[in-house]
Amino acid sequence: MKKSRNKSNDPITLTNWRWSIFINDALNALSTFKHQPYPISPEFLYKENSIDYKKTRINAKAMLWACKTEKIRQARAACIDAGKAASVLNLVINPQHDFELPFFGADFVTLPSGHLLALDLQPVLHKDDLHNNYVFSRLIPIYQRWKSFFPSGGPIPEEAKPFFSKGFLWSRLPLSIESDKIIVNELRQAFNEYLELYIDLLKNSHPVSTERSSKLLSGQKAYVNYRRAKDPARGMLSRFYGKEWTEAFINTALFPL
Ligand code: DBV
Repeated sequence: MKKSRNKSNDPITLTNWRWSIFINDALNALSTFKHQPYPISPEFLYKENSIDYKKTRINAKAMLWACKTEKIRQARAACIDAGKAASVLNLVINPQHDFELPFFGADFVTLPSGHLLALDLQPVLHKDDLHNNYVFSRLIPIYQRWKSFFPSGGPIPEEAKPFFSKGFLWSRLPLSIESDKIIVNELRQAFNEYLELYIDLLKNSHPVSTERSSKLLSGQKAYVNYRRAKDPARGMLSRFYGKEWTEAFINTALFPL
């Protein structure tokens, strides 16, 4: 049944979706700010398609939640529920470039091959002490507390490395009852601690100089251009919803400049 979503900050109504508790935690954390819907074309707020999967048909549902605030240019959560084929929460918070703030990035992906978990406060300016030292002095203790619960996710693309911090929590878990427990316990706690830190940084940030703002904007553009070009979700989204819709979704809704 098609669910109507008219505004980008209408609730996410995916039932029995693994990542519901995470999106609820994120919306709860963001509710501390006065936020408005982020302008998104209705075709990207809800998408459903029936696809072939292992000799059966499955319903692949996609919902996009998004908002903007005084200090957030766009916060958006891409929510995919395609049953056993894929279950994804991809949350990115893009700060206004007038503020000395990193991105908040969470990419939680369940595929038949297992869970892929990526969580970070991602630097806008990679090699910049002013931008990184304070934030990562607060992030690293959180990272140290949780990293031992997660096996390493292994190598990531060399070109992606500048977009991650030293607090990048990166893991791959097998599909299992034990992994399910880690997700609802340790991963959820880590997610909320990263998010609480990010919300605190937002609350205590102040506008930077015009010159600094321009440098931060360049850094944001480099990140967005990379993610547009190399979004690892391209294959999955194209299979579910077609190449044309996928390209428009990535370039205008997920990673708007
Ligand atoms: N990733 C997205 C969006 C998704 C999404 C918008 C709507 O950015 C899903 C969905 N990520 C997704 C899927 C995969 C990954 C992988 C489906 C698995 C692709 C596959 O294996 O078939 C963090 N996500 C990844 C990977 C990383 C991230 C590092 C592994 C990539 C690889 O192994 O090549 N966060 C993600 C990322 C960046 C980031 C790639 C880059 C700067 O910030």
